[in-house]
Amino acid sequence: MRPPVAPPVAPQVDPLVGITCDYQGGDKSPPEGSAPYYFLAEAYVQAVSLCGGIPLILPDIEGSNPAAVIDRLDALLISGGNFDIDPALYGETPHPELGILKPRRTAYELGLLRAALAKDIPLLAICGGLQLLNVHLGGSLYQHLPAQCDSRVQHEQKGKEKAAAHALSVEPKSTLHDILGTAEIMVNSTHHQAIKKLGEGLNAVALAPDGIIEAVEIPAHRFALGVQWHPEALINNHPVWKKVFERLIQKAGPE
Ligand SMILES: [Mn+2]
Repeated sequence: MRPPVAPPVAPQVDPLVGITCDYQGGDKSPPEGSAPYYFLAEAYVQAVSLCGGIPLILPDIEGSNPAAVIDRLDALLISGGNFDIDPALYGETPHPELGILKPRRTAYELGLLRAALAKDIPLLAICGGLQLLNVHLGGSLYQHLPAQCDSRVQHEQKGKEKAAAHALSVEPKSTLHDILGTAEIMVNSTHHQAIKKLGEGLNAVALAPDGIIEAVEIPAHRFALGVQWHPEALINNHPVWKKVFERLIQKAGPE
C-alpha cells in the first residue's frame, strides 16, 4: 500500500509592495549639475520590510506602462515628497506659495493609482499620496494652508518628523479605527497643502483639531487608505503605527 499523498501546500510568499519614489533631474534644480537620480526616504522601505512585505521601489520612467507594473504587485504605496500637485488637475490657477511641481512623477503615480484601483490591490497613500488620491477622484486641495485656512495647528511641525506634533480624532466606524483601536491619537505633520473638496467615493475618517481632513478611505475597495501624516517615520518611537503597514500587507496576501 502506498502511503496517502499529502495535499500540496502553497508556499508562503511575502507580498510584493511597490513604493513610488522621487526623482531629481539633471536640470536647474539643486544640486546643480549633478547626474539625475531617484531617491526615497529609507523609513518607507523599512516599514514595509519590518511588517512582512517585500519593498520594491518604483521609478517613474517616461513612457512606461503603469498598469503593467501594477500587474506584478500585491500592494501599492504612494509616498510623499517635497513637491506639489499641479492645481490645473483640479481646475485652479497656481497660488503664489505653490511649491515646485514634478509632472513626470505625478503622471506616473496617477497611472499607478488608476491601475491599482481598477485591479483592487491594497493601497496606502501617504502625505502627497493622499492628496493625489483625492485629486484623482475629483477632489481639490488647499494650495497653501497657512494662507488659506485660519488655524493654530502646526501642520508644518518645527520638530523632527519622528515626533508626533498634533492631535487627530479618528472616526469610530472606520478601518483606521479598527487598525489603531483608538479614536484619539497624536501624529506628525509636515504638509503645507491639504484636502479642500473631498474626492468622490472617499470617506473622511480622521480630522485634525482645526477640521482639516487627515485620513481618507474608499469603503468600496478591499483596502484603500490615505493618511496626511507619516506613519513610517513614527514607528520607532510609536510602534502602534506598525499596524497600518501590517494591515496593508495582510490585505495583500492570500484571503
Ligand atoms: Mn497635519
